[in-house]
Amino acid sequence: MKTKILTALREAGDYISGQQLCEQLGVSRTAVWKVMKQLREAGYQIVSVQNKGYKLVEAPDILSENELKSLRKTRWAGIKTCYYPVVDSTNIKAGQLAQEGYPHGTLVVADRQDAGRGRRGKAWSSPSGVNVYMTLMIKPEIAIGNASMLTLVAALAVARAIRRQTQLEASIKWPNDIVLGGKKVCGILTELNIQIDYIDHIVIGIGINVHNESFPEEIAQTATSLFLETGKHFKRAKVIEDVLECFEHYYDEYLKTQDLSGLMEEYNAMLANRGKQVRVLDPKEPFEGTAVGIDERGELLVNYEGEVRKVVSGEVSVRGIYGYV
Ligand code: BT5
Repeated sequence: MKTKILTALREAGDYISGQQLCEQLGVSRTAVWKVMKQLREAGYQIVSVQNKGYKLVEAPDILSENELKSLRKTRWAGIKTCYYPVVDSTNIKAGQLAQEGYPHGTLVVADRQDAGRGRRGKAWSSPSGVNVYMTLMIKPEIAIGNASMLTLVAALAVARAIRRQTQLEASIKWPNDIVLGGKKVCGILTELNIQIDYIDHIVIGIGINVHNESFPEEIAQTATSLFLETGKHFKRAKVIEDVLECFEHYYDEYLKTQDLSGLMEEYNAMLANRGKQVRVLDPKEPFEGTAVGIDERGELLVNYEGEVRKVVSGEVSVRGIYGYV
């Protein structure tokens, strides 16, 4: 009911009469009044004027399921939405829900993570009240070898959503970081659950720094937030919904070919590494070269003394971008 009333208030954009709400939702005036009271208690600014009805003036920056669903414009991403004030990691939680039979498109959102994680056992700083920690769980019918490209699909979606929110030129540090003002504002962690020869499910975890004013010492030089880059405040629920909407768009394109042939041009246009000196920390043979762009498999092409090498995995550090290396 709360979601329906919030959606109706948002769709109206102006005053909507109590009568109209009752008819539209098939509930009593008392029920509408009760929900309005609860919404106001949760921080929504709703004005009511006699003979005009109710109007939503301002929504708080909260991450409830009602708030998320009432902003939703997607077809399947977030079809089930599970919000938790605290989790260990939204990726772990989404994996558990997948095992319990939750469907393709389930979204997990948390306000805080106690064990937020990055790649290869690294930690993801996840304080409460300020950031986005979200995981989209999907059960795609794709070849196992094509799954790693989904990190790049998600990066494209986040960069696009951040551009939409901030009007700033968010860029991508291959393969999984989003960069604003030369610093990391978002990290993406894609994890696969594979049965012998097929993918059971994939969790795509996205952490976006939204309102942080400072960071722990070890990342203070390299991390930033939407607030630090713009001086503005954002609605985290809206950021999440924009990411989901953009993800659906790029995912459709990816599914047509199960690779990035339809997306590489756009990805390369947003690639922070492009034309930059990068050090490829390949355990077997580290080397330095100039990043050229990605190919349709999402591999980074690096020009090493005139020879173009394809970087599949391993870690690429970028000179200049983060002010380190
Ligand atoms: C990542 O790993 O960047 C992937 C981060 C994914 C986080 C999301 S949050 C929702 C979901 N649930 C999870 O448990 N994880 C996902 P990687 O490229 O390995 O970078 C990790 C490194 O980024 C750390 O070693 C730090 O140096 C740095 N770092 C940690 N927290 C950060 C933060 N909040 N902002 C910027 N940099 C950070």
